[in-house]
Amino acid sequence: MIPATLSRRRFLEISGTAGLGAALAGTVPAAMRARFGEPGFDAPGDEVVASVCEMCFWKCGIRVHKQDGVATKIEGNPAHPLSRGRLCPRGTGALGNLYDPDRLRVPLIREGERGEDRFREATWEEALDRVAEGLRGVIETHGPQAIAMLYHGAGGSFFKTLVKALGSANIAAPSYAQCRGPREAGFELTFGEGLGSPEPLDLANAKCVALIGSHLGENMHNTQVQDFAEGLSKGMRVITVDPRFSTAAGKSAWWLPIRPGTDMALLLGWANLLIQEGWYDRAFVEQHATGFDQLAAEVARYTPEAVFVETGIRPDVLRATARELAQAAPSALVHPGRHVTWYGDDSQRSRAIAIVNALLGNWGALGGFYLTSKSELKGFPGEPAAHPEAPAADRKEGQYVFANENVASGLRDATLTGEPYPIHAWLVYGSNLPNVLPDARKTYEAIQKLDFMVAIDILPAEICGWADVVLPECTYLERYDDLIAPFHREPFIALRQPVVEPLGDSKPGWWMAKELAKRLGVDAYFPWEDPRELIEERMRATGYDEAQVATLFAEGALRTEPAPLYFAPGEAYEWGTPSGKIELWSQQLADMGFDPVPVHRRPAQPGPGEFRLLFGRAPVHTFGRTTNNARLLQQFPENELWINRSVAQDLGLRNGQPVMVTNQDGATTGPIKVKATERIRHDCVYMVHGFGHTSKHLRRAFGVGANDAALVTRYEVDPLMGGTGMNVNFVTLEAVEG
Ligand SMILES: Nc1nc2c(c(=O)[nH]1)N[C@H]1C(S)=C(S)[C@@H](COP(=O)(O)OP(=O)(O)OC[C@H]3O[C@@H](n4cnc5c(=O)[nH]c(N)nc54)[C@H](O)[C@@H]3O)O[C@H]1N2
Ligand SMILES: Nc1nc2c(c(=O)[nH]1)N[C@H]1C(S)=C(S)[C@@H](COP(=O)(O)OP(=O)(O)OC[C@H]3O[C@@H](n4cnc5c(=O)[nH]c(N)nc54)[C@H](O)[C@@H]3O)O[C@H]1N2
Ligand code: SF4
Ligand SMILES: [Mo]
Repeated sequence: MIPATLSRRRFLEISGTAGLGAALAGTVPAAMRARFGEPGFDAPGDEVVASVCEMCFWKCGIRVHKQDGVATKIEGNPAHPLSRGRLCPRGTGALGNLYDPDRLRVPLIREGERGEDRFREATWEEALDRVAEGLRGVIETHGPQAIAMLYHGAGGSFFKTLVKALGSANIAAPSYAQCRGPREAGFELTFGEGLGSPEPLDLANAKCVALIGSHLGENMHNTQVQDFAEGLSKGMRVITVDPRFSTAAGKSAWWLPIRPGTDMALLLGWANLLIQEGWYDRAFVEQHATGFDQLAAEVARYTPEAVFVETGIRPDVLRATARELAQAAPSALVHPGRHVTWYGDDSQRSRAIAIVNALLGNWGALGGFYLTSKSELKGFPGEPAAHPEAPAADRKEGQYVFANENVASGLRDATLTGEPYPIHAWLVYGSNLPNVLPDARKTYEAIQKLDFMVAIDILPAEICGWADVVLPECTYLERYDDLIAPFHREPFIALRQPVVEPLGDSKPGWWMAKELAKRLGVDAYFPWEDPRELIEERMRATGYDEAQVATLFAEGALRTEPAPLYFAPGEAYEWGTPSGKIELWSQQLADMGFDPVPVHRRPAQPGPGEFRLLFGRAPVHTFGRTTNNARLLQQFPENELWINRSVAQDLGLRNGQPVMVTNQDGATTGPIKVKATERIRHDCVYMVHGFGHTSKHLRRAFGVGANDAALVTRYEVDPLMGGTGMNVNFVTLEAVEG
């Protein structure tokens, strides 16, 4: 393995260009396919290409082995700070996506009615002309702001340039309002900065961590799970707050099976105890925070007894866990979570998390939130600004004032209602919207109103069936994307580069965006022939020399000097809030008529015979994008419905019994097999997201398990930033024949 790596590196340094191996002409030889099954296979003469994983959005560094132009194995890149030589199962199992026989291979043009899923194959020339014509038509009739781009993933960057160049600011990813947006808002309001991705959590050095949901170990963000494991190996105490006994709960000192939707009461109860008992970090709070007295007064009513009534967590447990956090502080963390769009008061719950962390004095502390830095990187040449005259249509005036990214569900709603102004075309890149945005009925209705829709995907996902034109992208293992340089503890620049030739007639996104730009007269924004040229240009413009550029291409990542991770004792800090302090009480919120200190309001509870629907992740799958991957399906073939064992008994449901799941609005999914277990409360059920596909073109995934998204017809919108709380649906179960 090592000699092959060295020879590959040497080859790259000498030639300066990446030889990409023989073209893969559409299919994979059967002998090769058999070999993929063998883990640990390590052939002499392997060629190895360093790149970046995109099986999820963590973007670990990878080293991909190949032989005769066929990728044979993926492993973690030791030179990359996010993988440190290791990957999660999805990263290693990505060959199942690369060589998925169901992949889109040719452009498709709609033949039947929209949504009927009848298409004919087309040439790229015809398909791209068609897309350009569709977009041009909308621009001419309604103006460029009538185009919206909904996307997820690094590959969207070239299309963002295109859409901005056309003159639309309507670009949104569901990873904001359907995921981490409320957390960003809650932390910005409190600390004056959001957390971003990867989150700056010093889990490896923490002595005590509280997980509010955050099901680490099922949620497999690689570096974070590695850090969590390291912390555990050093004796870190974990307090898992989850209605379900998660994988993380199994590693914990405490499992607090909280009544769903009442975490706010628990957090404010902890804040109250920290203050009342004098357990908070007085020096830190005095130096850095404002509003302490108002906070103390507001949370005084969250006594352990009052919190018990809301959460079901016993007063002595609340006290003991607050004490554990305080004793470990500042090397103690309340994990901020990531997928926090639960109940609609999520920014305020995230603010409560931020406040407890502030009381623990853990910002800039070992085992708390470390301070990040970022490698400098000069931008795209001539990157267009978002159109100043036409603000995004994702909200009406005065709505979601604390959102600092666009709200994807808001763009859908604008399409549906024409307010604040109408949207007439969608460019959907890498986002299977019916299973991503809450209330798919609205998504379908919005699509039916469009003049034009194009979907760019690697798989025939449900969203493709609704498009006018489907453009088949090649996977991240077959293309360049833009450079990656996030804020992190070790700043770095990472490179995604192609490992093998695109399968079939699939093409990289950058090429599509550039071709469309030519057709739409904005190719001045793409002043480069291929992305390699762009990448080299950006590196040189930033000040890197040829040797460093060569290292980036050979090793996949280039580290730069980190800034200090922790505050020096008593170090002064200018927080990014209006007051320049950590805001325990928020004037901004008070001015807008919101609670300046978070307040717990109990969410509606399920009625008799009903269960709250909860959902989450499986370690080997990413949403619905891996549930057609043969390798990963082997490890986790279908989702199950977790239900409390004694409740199942009362309902006469046995383990493995298939059931249909129906929600309060009559939406149904299934059949899904019952997993009767003590490891979940009696008032909720749980399933892994990403199953129950309805696209018949996904031949392995079609009809397997149940689809949580089908049951999310109700949602609560966060008034601060437009996030869509989705844990508010109640379901009933009906046994069906096995
Ligand atoms: N393997 C894998 N890893 C992933 C992903 C993936 O698809 N696959 N996706 C990535 C992405 S984009 C994200 S955002 C993250 C999401 O991962 P997290 O941020 O960890 O998501 P959560 O929604 O917090 O996790 C769901 C857990 O919350 C619990 N829960 C539900 N309701 C409540 C409640 O009211 N109170 C409390 N205390 N707990 C509750 C559920 O029982 C479940 O255990 O995972 C990332 N990691
Ligand atoms: N009901 C419900 N809704 C949710 C969630 C949930 O757990 N339950 N989770 C929420 C969260 S945390 C998030 S972050 C979002 C995630 O939302 P998304 O990331 O948009 O979700 P996916 O369903 O994975 O859709 C991804 C689509 O991109 C395609 N794709 C994969 N790779 C590529 C590529 O390289 N290029 C292109 N062009 N396409 C590609 C896949 O085939 C798939 O169709 O969903 C949110 N919505
Ligand atoms: S966490 Fe796993 S799937 Fe996500 S980028 Fe890293 S290796 Fe890939
Ligand atoms: Mo997410």
